[in-house]
Amino acid sequence: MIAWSSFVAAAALALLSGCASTTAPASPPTPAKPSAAVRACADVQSAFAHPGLRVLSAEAVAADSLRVPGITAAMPAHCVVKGRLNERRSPVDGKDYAIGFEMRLPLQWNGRFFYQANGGLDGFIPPAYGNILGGGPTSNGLLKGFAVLSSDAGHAFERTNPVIGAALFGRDPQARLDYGYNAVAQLTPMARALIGFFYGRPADKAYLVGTSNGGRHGFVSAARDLGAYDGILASAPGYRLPLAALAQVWGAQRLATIARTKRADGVPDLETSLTPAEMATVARAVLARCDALDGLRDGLVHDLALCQRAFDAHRDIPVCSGADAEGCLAPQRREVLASLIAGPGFYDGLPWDSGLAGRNWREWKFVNSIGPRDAIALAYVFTTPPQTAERLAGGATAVAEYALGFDVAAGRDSVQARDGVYAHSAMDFMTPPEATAMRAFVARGGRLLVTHGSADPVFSALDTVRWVEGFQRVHGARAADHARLFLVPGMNHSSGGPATDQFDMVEALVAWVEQGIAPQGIVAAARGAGSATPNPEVPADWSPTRTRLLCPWPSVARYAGSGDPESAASFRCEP
Ligand SMILES: [Ca+2]
Repeated sequence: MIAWSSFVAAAALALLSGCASTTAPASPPTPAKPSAAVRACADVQSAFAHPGLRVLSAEAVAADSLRVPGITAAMPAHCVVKGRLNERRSPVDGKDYAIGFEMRLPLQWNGRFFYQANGGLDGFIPPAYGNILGGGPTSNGLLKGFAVLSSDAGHAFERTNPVIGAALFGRDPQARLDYGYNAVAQLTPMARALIGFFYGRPADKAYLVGTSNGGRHGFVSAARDLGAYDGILASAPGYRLPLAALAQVWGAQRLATIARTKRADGVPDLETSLTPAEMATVARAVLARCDALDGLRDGLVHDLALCQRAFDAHRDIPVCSGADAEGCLAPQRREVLASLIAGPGFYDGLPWDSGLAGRNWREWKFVNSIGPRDAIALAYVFTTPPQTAERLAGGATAVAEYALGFDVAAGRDSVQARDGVYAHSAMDFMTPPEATAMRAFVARGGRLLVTHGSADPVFSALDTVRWVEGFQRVHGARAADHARLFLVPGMNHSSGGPATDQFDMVEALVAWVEQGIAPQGIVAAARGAGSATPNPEVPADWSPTRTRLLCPWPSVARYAGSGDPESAASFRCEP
């Protein structure tokens, strides 16, 4: 059970701190603790053992010798350990599998463990720098002193099949489970043991941080209470990922009906179904109806819920009288877009938001939906039984034709299906059981900080809103002490779009876990001209350094009526 006293303390702190609590802590809330006896890096390879582990290498990285793009400061001195866990040969596809990983262990350790949950179909090991998420992060976990782990979640991309190689692992039942949830379950005890070996004492606190499929890893870890994490930061949590993939294919089939041309290979070119100019017309219509609903015309829809009630596609999107023209949508295009936004029924629709003219929105809806992402995941990982490797071996054309010809109704059954080889359905291994309960995590006092771009084109922010409202129904008054959702207006999938998408929610999560300071509001910045990692979609009429307050759902950032409207300090989170 979470101690009642800690809930009261957090509430009291929140009241006491008042407006001051609407900014993220400026510095790490607790200082780095010196470790009594840090081992030599070479000792890891020679003397560290753990069941099922093969250490491949352990190499010292000198201070200031490693730089990460977009981050000014050089990485600190650390030991990078690479290894494989649970090496095995699949009895189903005859291929070799293991859970590959790397850990980066800084010599100046802050006493904390950071599981970097990765995205997409996993299958490779991004460097364990500890991505703190958002757009153009200015720091990372390693720089902050965390011991960071990154993994491939139990399978490697098959490079001999460049179009479908990311998903072929799904033909092996155990690799499906490792990808779904078991890599976290297997790696966490190993990582905790390695930390104990290297630093001579266990980690004080453990965090899991990820976006997209990494956010899903976070939700699944919380729901299954894998690894006993103290804090989880889940961004764009596609926690019903098989259904989101089905919704992508469903949407592609609708867009194909209004494609203006075909690609060279004869497949409808979805990029011509709705042009950038047409989507900009739609975004302008959304802003015309919804921008001022939050009290300030600033190019951002802070009151997303009110906007969904206020916006009417048929009334608000200008329709052309007949053929395509500027500043309007032909009737059929408007119909298809409205149905795409309304959604397929089995998965939440997408919100009307200014960010739906974003570049990443286009990429997911008009390119990825028939490319080697959702379609190959459905073919090999989410449907039971999976397709044969030969089925989509025809490359990009075969994948697109598979997506456009996919029987979505049958697919809904197939993501629930089990058979003699595949004892768990995709919904079993990919999605969090009893997602809105997370009872063991809550009982231990776990904190789940969730963020989602309002204009995420692939994982619906409305799905995440429905989740947090369900969590609030299950846990009542205690819900906000364990899970909070911060939407980012205008932001696309994980980052980008006309948005203030740069923030440090890891600091907010650590303050919540370790000091009981529940995040009341989180400051986010635009990456305008002059930023180390400029976002070209920041509108020209914004200050390039605009900041905004992100607010815990269902509260809304509202302009206080005075002060610089480009500064988060002039906003309050209000009902
Ligand atoms: Ca506004």
